[in-house]
Amino acid sequence: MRKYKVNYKNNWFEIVDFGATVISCNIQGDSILFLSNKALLDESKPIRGGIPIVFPVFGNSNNNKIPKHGFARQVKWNFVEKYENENNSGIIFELNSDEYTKKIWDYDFKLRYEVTINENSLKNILHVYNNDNKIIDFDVLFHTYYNIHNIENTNIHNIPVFYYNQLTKNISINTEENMIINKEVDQIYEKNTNIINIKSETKNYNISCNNNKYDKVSYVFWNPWIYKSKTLTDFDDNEYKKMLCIEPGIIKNTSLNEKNVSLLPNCHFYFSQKISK
Ligand code: TA6
Repeated sequence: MRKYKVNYKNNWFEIVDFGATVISCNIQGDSILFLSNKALLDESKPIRGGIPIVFPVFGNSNNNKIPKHGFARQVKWNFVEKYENENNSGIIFELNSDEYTKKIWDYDFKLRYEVTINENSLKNILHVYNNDNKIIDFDVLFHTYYNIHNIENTNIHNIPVFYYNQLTKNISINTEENMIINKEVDQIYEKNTNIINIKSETKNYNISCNNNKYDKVSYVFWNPWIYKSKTLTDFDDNEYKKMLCIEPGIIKNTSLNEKNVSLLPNCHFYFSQKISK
């Protein structure tokens, strides 16, 4: 795989063409994204860390033809351009439907992915173009892995009350105003206020997202904790203490009454994520 580094003053991020995955990011001297020591960077599987792109399905597809969390995170994207401006620097990749994608997901589409960095933030924006003559339904999500100094001292603010628990397959209630991670977590929240804040002794990030179609978005929170970590071959047993996934997206979840994106022929949809310090 080919790696690109994009600099803006002293800030930078690295991205590889495999999955167009951002694998590291440094803003104001702080390493924001978690990348497992055991992450495989040989194209044999999606990268365990950074910002894998989930598209066109979150989880498993109905017919199991599409790989888990979609193919976008495990195919090579085309590099388009890299630029440096006065106010930001960025890079653009594209992915077009081809013989492989059409075999497992029979649509004509184009994805354009732009990642930019400036003084205090990293922004990713994924554009989806429906080039087919039928409606395309899809999930889209950024499976962002954050570097957390110590998960036990981490607080997440602005969390809604109800969530779908992927572990018990039930709707559950969050009684705390802020979320503290002290066990395995795999939860889906639906939010219309987009800002989430993660605070710990040493970290303080604001996460927000945007799109051109829907008021509500989903946020998935994931930490594999002790037992699940041991089952992941590309993740160190103790790394759960230093990471947390916060994954904004538009995904189908019938329990929460969430629908995924439905895009008419010749139409365009975008979804963006901004991580600021
Ligand atoms: O986003 C949460 C989740 O779907 C979890 O259920 C967990 O399995 C995680 O993603 C990682 O999935 P992966 O296929 O990358 O191992």
